[in-house]
Amino acid sequence: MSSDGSTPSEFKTSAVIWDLDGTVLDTETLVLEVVHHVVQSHGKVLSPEAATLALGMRPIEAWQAVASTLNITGQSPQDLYEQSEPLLQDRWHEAPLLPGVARLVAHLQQHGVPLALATSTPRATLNRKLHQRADMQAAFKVACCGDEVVNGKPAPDCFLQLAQRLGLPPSECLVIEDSPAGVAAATAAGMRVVAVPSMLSNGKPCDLYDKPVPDRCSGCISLLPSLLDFRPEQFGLPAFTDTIEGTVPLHPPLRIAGTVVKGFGRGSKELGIPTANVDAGDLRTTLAEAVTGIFAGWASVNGQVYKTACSIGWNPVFGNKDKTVEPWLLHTFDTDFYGAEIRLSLVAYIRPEANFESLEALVARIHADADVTRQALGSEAYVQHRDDPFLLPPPPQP
Ligand code: ADP
Ligand code: RBF
Ligand code: MG
Repeated sequence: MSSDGSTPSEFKTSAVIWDLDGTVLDTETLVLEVVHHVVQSHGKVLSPEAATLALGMRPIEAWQAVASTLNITGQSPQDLYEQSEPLLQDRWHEAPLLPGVARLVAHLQQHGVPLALATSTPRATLNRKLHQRADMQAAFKVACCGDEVVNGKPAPDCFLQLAQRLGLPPSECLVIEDSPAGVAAATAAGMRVVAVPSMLSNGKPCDLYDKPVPDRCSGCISLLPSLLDFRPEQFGLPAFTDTIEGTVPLHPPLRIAGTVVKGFGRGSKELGIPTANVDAGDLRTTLAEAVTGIFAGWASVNGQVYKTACSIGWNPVFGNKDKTVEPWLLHTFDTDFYGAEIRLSLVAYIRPEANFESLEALVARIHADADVTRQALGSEAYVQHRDDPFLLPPPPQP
């Protein structure tokens, strides 16, 4: 073990193979929007249960499950699929990159590490998904698509084909995957896998993932909350050199806007730390399910901009049922501001959400996060985002 508790890699990583949907791209938010639209056109509302079904299966089976859960009648799963598919095809290019992807891709490219994509997406859809992303097209010139192999994941075909095309033994290929089927496929190909689950249940990866074993020569060696926690040196790759005061810069910043609503009433009371909870309804279509962690950035309320240390996630200490966005504004206010609009431009990643043995330990850690925030936001790279026009948009013209 090294001093930071990680195991330095004894394995050689000569190439990194990435899954696309849920690993490189946040396609889930887009799929949910389209499903929501189609469901609404049949007079129904997409419940959270139906939303989970919509994401967990292949399209026709997903529509079957959604239709039966929401009692949509007079439409076959095929009909619903035919209504949703053109909407998706028109919008795939809107799917955003997941946090940490752009940074890791650029870093590996700079160090000459070959990259490849192993995706179940057909080639034509891949082209649409990356249509407006010249950087990703350049990074992933080598790709194996769903319609280019006989057997899809969890079969190893796509990974084996890529190893051959890269001219490398599978043992030297590191795979980044979000889904259990993808992890199984890469494992069957004899590759080491870093799993970054995108489908969470109450903040925890579903129990379909193997427990990671860091020093095994194939299979899941690491399970990460997000790619912002990926430390290349743990996998035999060059370390990042871009951290600022121990934080990871976010390009672009994570921008979130919404109404301040009542939370659990325990921030000030139990912890002595007020957090302005952002309305979940405002977040649903703007914030990927997979985005969690503790961030530093700028917040605006009532025309003023403040430093903020912000938690995004399920608060493992309390085991919340729903994900919350909770900025602690590093300023003393005379009154509360429920109902106000709050706008966040989060510029730095501090750490993943964690569980703590006591409330005191949680409180101490949150104060340490605030210290990191005050310190880091003083640096030039972060100060400039104080003027992010997103924070103080011009008032609408009459
Ligand atoms: P709740 O559980 O309703 O979020 P909290 O105890 O966390 O209650 O208090 C949060 C509320 O306190 C915010 O919604 C806001 O109106 C007010 N508030 C006062 N000072 C701050 C601050 N420095 N940062 C965030 N919210 C604050
Ligand atoms: N909750 C957790 O369960 N684990 C954490 O690691 C955690 N970190 C936080 C860091 C910051 C900067 C803030 C403001 C909050 C954090 N919280 C965390 C959330 C805290 O539990 C929550 O704000 C209170 O429970 C009030 O709802
Ligand atoms: Mg709160």
